[in-house]
Amino acid sequence: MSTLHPDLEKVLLTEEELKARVAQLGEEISRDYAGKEPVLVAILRGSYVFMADLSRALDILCRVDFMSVSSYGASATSSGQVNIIKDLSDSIEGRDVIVVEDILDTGNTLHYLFQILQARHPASLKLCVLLDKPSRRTKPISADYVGFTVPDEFVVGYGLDYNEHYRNLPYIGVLKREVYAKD
Ligand code: PRP
Ligand code: 7HP
Repeated sequence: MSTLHPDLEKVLLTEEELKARVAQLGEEISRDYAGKEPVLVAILRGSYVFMADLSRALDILCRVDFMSVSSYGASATSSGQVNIIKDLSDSIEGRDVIVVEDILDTGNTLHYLFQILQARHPASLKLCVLLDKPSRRTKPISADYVGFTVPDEFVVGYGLDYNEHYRNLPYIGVLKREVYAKD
């Protein structure tokens, strides 16, 4: 058990809880995609830790690919449009695609991204998120696989950041309000 980072209020999900749930998700996805060869598409940067662990929890053939997008939230534009910074390396036409994300919050990013990916005619398109914060949703999107449903608190660790920090914490914790209130 790691010691609590001083900027955090509490641990929300321990390393052990994360490991156990990712293993379960891996079993579920392996069962659902038995005999297929899905492409796991990780949306950088937040999903890099989850992707590494989830992909290793699968016991079926799979591919991995990566995409990076910039979200223009409500402060920049009301459209919730996202721009592609780094596109996929391979075509997804005719492939079974599973988008792997760290968190589904308002849904802006993934709602827009799904329109982009659907237009590329994958055989199927599903969403796997480690964390779901349904209380914040403004777009009609839900995940096919959810690791944990979390309350409306700002969480970091296991890939999730605040100002590019804390991604490397092995657990997920709630950031102290004073840390982001001063910015
Ligand atoms: C986070 C996360 C999702 C998005 C979720 O990405 O990885 O992509 O926010 O929020 P939404 O549902 O309200 O759109 P962020 O823009 O923080 O980039 P990062 O992955 O590089 O941390
Ligand atoms: C994005 C994001 N990044 C880190 N922690 C959270 O709670 C977040 N919600 N949306």
